Amino acid sequence: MDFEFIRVHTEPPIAVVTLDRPKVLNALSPALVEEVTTALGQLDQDASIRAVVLTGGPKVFAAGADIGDMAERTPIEQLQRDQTGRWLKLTSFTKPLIAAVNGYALGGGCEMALMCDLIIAGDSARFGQPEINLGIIAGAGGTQRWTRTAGKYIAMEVNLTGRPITAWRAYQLGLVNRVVPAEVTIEVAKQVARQIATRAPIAARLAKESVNQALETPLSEGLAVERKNFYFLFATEDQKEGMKAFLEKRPAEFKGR
Ligand code: DAK
Repeated sequence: MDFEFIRVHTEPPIAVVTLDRPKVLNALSPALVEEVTTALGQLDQDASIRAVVLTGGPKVFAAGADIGDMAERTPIEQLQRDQTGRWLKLTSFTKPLIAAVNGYALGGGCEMALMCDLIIAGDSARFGQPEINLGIIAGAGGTQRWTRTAGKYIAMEVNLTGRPITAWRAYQLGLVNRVVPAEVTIEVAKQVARQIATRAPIAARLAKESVNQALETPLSEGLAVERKNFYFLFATEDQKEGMKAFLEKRPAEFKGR
């Protein structure tokens, strides 16, 4: 399928989805977000793809939702156009999704990065929730995901001051996995994706689901989900192959079955 605001490049077993509205710093219009979710839906169904990198390219990740599109909206329009539904689809992608962030990841751009499973940040990256400067607050998880990841006081700071933090500060706070020179951010994210792509796909899917469950439930329920997923994996060919390969001292060949 042809896209207008993003580029999708598949190089099995990985794919790279690039936000591509550089003139407005990849401002996330509804059409752009729709394209991202459509592309992810297609990649989720593509058995040759086992991990995906989401990036804004070498200079900017995304400077947030499109302010021009939002400026004159009424609350009822906001409610009825199902913006939330569109954004939520990002979190139903079942394969590992790695954000490669250079430059600004602000507002919805930051929230989109925080919806990914890992974040590789270039040293130019800046993460923030500047919505307060526009007279609004974050609407796609910025008050919640910062709090759960970095804690209340940091969440308050970024949401109340609107000032972005640097890649290294984000690293100290556990918000990003690695900080690398900006020129290699996408390549490093692709390497991580390729590494994950060699692992058992169904186990990766259930590991992702189980970790995400930790943010949704009390510990006992999260542990129960983990345990059931653990037992379930013994029904897969990949579990038999993984353990046999270990005992035979050879690399496993996982098929996603
Ligand atoms: N929207 C539209 N256009 C934008 C934009 C944005 N968010 N960010 C930048 N642009 C445009 C600028 O207007 C400018 O266009 P021209 O003037 O050239 O036509 C061009 O991109 C270059 O920007 P600047 O000239 O401003 O570039 P600078 O390097 O000087 O500054 C900046 C970069 C990132 C500091 C600055 O552009 C900036 O402050 N941008 C706005 C950042 C921001 O406030 N972001 C938060 C937006 S609110 C929800 C889902 C999501 C959301 C809410 C609800 N639901 C599911 C309910 C999300 C909300 C938001 O993200």
